[in-house]
Amino acid sequence: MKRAILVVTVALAMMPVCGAGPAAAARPAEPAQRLVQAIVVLTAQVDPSTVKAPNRRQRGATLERTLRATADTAQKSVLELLRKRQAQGLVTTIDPLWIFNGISVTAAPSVIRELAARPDVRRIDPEVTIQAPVLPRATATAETGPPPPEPNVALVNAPALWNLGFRGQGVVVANMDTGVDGSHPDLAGRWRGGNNSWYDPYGQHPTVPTDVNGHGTATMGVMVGGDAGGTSIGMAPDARWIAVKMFNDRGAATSTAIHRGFQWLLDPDGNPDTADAPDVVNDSWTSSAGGCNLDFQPDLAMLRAAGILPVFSAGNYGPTAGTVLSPANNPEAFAVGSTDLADVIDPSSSRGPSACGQPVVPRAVAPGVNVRTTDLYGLYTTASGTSLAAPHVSGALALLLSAFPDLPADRQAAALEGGAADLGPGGPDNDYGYGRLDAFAAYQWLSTMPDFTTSVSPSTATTTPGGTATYTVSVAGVNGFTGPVTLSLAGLSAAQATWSFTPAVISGGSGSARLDVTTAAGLAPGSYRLTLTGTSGSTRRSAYATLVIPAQPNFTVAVAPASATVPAGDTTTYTVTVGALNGFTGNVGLSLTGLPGGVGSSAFNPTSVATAGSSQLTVTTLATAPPGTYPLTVTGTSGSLSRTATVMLTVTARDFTLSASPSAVTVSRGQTASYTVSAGSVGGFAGSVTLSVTGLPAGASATFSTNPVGTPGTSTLRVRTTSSTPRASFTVIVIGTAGALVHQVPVTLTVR
Ligand SMILES: [Ca+2]
Ligand SMILES: [Ca+2]
Repeated sequence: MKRAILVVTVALAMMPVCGAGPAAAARPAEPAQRLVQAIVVLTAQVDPSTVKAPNRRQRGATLERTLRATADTAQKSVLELLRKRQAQGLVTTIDPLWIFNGISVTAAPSVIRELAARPDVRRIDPEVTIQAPVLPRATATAETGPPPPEPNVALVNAPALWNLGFRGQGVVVANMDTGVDGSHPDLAGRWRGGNNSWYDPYGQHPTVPTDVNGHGTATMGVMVGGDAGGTSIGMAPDARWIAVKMFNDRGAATSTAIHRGFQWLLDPDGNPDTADAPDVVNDSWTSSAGGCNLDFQPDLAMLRAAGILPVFSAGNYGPTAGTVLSPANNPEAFAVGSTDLADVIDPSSSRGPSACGQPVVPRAVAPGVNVRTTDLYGLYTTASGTSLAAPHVSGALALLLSAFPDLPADRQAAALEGGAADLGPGGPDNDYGYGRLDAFAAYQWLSTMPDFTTSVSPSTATTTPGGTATYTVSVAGVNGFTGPVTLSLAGLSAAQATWSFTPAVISGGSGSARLDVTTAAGLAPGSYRLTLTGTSGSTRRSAYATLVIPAQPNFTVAVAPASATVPAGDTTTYTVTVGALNGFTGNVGLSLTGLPGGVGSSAFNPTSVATAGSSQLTVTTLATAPPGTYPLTVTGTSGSLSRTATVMLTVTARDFTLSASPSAVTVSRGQTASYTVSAGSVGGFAGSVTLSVTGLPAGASATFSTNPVGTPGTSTLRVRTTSSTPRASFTVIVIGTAGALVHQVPVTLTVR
C-alpha cells in the first residue's frame, strides 16, 4: 500500500514585511520600510510551580488569572513605547499575549533593537513560519459486519480499557493542526460545540470547524473517531473534541498564531471561572530546523502546569540520530515516534538524542504505518507518519483521564512510559523511547505502581555570576512509595557552577531538599536549563528549572563631534553622552586624558552623569599651543566599571608673517633709505607686531612710521645715514615680535 508520509516543515527566519506606514505612503518614491515580525518575551514571567489549587482544573484557572495579571502589569511600559512608535509609523501590529508575558509585534528593526536593550525584555524570538503537510487521500471503502477495532487501536490495548468502561467519557481532547472536518460522520457528533470549541486565529473559518487539508481530520480521527466507517478507528470514541486551526488555508502557520492557539487552549471562552480547557492536546507538527529551539517552551510549560501533557509527533526525519526536532525535543513535550504493526520502528521516524537535553526522545512510540483514519468529504484514508502515531498517545491519555480525572501531567507521562512495552535495546533508548504505547498497561501502572513525582520551585531563579541561586526540590510518593530518592542536577558543567542538595537523599518516599547553585564568577549571561532528577532504583523522575544570569548593568560613553579643529588660544566644545544598558542606574564620573598642559585645559559640565544623560566638555587651548592633532580620551567611571571614547583635537597655530620691500636700497651718505614692512595674519592671528631692527651701520638710525603694527598692516622703516656711515653694503634685520612669536626679515642697505 502506498504510504503517505505526513511532513511538516518550518522556515525559521525573520519574516520581512512590507511596511505601509504613513511615511512610506507620503513618499511613494522611497522604498517602503522593511518591518519584521517578532515575539517579544518580557523579563517578568510567572513561576507556574507557585500556583497551588486543590485539583487539576482549578489549578488551570488560578494559573490563568496569575498569567493575565502579570501580563497586564508588566506590559504597560513596553506597550506605551510600542504605541508611541506606532504613531511614528515604525510599528504596524501589537498583539499582547498572556499565556506567557509576551507581545507579538510587527516593527522596524530599530524598534526591535530598542526593545532588546530594555531591561524588562528578556529576549526576542523571530516569527516562525511553518508549512502545513499534504495528506494524500484514499477512496472510501464500504465495509459491513460488526465493527472490529483497527489493528493499530487493538495493538495499543485500547479495547481492554473500553471493556473496563473507560472510553474517553468526560474528557475533551484538542488538536492544533490544519483544522478538522466537522461534518465527518465519525467526528461530527463528537465535537463539543458552542462558541468555545473552535479557534481559527486567521479568522478564515471563524465558527465552523473546517479542514481544507485533511491532516488535522486524520489526527483527530485517531484520537476520537468512531466506527461509522465499519471499523473502530479512534482510541477514545466517547471523548469530545475541540480544535485550533493553527495552519491557515494556504497551509502556513505563524508563531504568533501558534502562541495564540496555545493561549486559547488554556481558556477557550476567555473566562477563567469556567473550566473549559481541554484535557489533552495533540500537536502533530514540528519545525524542520535542527538544534534546540525554545520559542514555544513557555507555552508548553504553562500547558503542563495546567495539567495538560503536550503530546508531539517526533517528526519524520529518521533514521538519522538527533532528528527529533523542536518543539518535540523540548523538555516539556512528550514526543512520539512511529512503529508498524510488528513493533518495528518506521525508518522515517525521527530519533534522539534531544538537542534540548531530554534524556530520551522520543518518549514512546505508537503505530504510525498504514493507519486507517478519517479523511475529508466523509471519507477514510490510510496514511503513515509520526503525525498519526502521536494521536494514539493523546487518545490513550483520554482513556486514562476517564479513569483518573485529576492526573497531573508528569504522572500522565510517567504512566505512558511505565506501561510502555520495551522495544529495541533493553530499557529506554533513542529509537523507541520507553517503548510502544500500551494503554491498558499504563492504566495498571497508575493503579498499582509505587512511584514518586519530582518538582522544583521556583521554576526560574536569577543570580549574578559568582552568586548563588536557591531552589526547593520536592518529592511526593504515590501508591505506597517509600523508597529513598537521590537527587541530582544536570544542565551545568563543573566549570560553570557548583551545587549541593540538602539533604542529598530524600527518605521515606516524600519530602523536600534545598538546592544551592553557586555560579562561577565568569559565567556568561543567559538562561541555563536545569534538570533536577530524583532517582530511586531504576526509576528516575525529573523536574525542570531555569537559572538566569542577567546581562550586567553597564553604560556607554559617546563623544561628539569625533574631531574638532581650533586655533591655538581658542575654545571648543564636545558633547559627552552616557547611555544606560541593562538597567544601569549608577553615577558616571567623567575625566579626560591626552591633553598636554602645554596645549590647554579641559572641563566637564556637569562633571558626572547620573544613570544616563550628557555633559559638555570644554577644551580651552593656550595661544602658545603647538599646532598638531591630539587624541583625547574621555573616560566614564562608575564603581569598577569604566568606558572610554576617543576624539581628535586639532590645534592650528596663530601666527603672523613679516616681509619688507624693496629688499635692497642704495643711498649716498647722509641720505635716508625707506622700506615698507608688511605684517600678515595666519590662523586667525589678530594681535599687533612690535617692530625693531638690528645690524644698522655705524652712524645710522632707524624709525618706523607705525610701531607696533596691526595685522594685517604696514609700517614704513626709514634708515637715516650720516656722513660718518661707512661706504659699504649692510644686512639690516627687521624683527617682528608678538608675545612668544618672533619673525624676522633681512633687507640690504648699500651706502656709497
Ligand atoms: Ca474558561
Ligand atoms: Ca528499549
